[in-house]
Amino acid sequence: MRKKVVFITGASGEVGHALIEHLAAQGNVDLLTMDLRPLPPNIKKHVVEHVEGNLLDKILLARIVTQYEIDAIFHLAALLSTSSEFTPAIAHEVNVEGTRGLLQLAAEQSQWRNKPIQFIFPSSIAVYGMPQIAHSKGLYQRVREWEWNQPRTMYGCNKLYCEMLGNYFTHHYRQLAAESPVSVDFRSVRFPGLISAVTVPTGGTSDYAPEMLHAAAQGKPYGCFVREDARIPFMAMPDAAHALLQLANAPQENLTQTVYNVRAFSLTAGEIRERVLNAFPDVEITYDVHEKRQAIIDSWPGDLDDSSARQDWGWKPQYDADRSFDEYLIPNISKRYAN
Ligand code: AKB
Repeated sequence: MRKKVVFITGASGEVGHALIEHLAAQGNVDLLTMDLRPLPPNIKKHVVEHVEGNLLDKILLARIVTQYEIDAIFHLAALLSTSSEFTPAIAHEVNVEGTRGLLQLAAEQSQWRNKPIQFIFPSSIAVYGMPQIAHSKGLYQRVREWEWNQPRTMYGCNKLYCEMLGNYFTHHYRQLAAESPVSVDFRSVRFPGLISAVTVPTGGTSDYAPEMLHAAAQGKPYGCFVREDARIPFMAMPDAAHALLQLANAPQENLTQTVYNVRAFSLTAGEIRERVLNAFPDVEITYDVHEKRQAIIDSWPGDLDDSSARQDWGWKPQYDADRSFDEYLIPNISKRYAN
């Protein structure tokens, strides 16, 4: 008999850490994880097996499905927005081909089991692309799911297309077959910038917020790569894990769409700097604006409308800006770098 597991790709990344801890705290699930990198030992203790390997390796995926019965997939593996601009072809391969292959696997396994495999997919604010700061971002404050879907990054294009692929595999896969197959149960959240007290992200464009905080806590000067007035929504990492799990646990009949915006608070880089300086007053935080990365941030909305998530599955962030900084980020980051 194959062992029933929840499969997490990209498990060694920031969201993976938080998600594994939340799932382990819930208990009663066996976790199978995969990443190019090893899992840190404090996380590894929670999983049945960690597969160190490439998502695009079909033989490896075939080995996994012969050994395990996959009940649900949290597909976190991706190259983020800044990294993807340096290697767009690789980004497309990992972000799109990797996701399509996994959706195909989930569809085939759903038919074998005669029961849909749940496929949880973190999408991103990067799916939006607003053309000119004064005329669009300035005027449209809280963007809804179907508005401004004109991304200007490879990563944003990849995420938007994968959302559509997920919807296709759930609702239209093998639509011309005589009998409709049992297919995937795809669900996605569009995350704003995420900030963790435990890990520092690499390769994202919203990274200035976590980088500023982690640098300040170590007493290092920081040059912020966006302007003081750059505004996008953010979320503390525990809320990100909570959103993924809450969406996974929502009854299917309550869901009216496959992709949902979620948000917690919206701050400018200047407002983040102020909060960081309140906690670490001796640190030097300046602006060293990278015009091209700034242009990406300018194309992302200043805030998101998450009313569908609130209505359909009861989404409500637990960490607003004050609680994120005062109770989660500042104390935990300070502790992390204290010696
Ligand atoms: C990035 O900056 O690429 C990510 C994201 C907003 O999805 N943090």
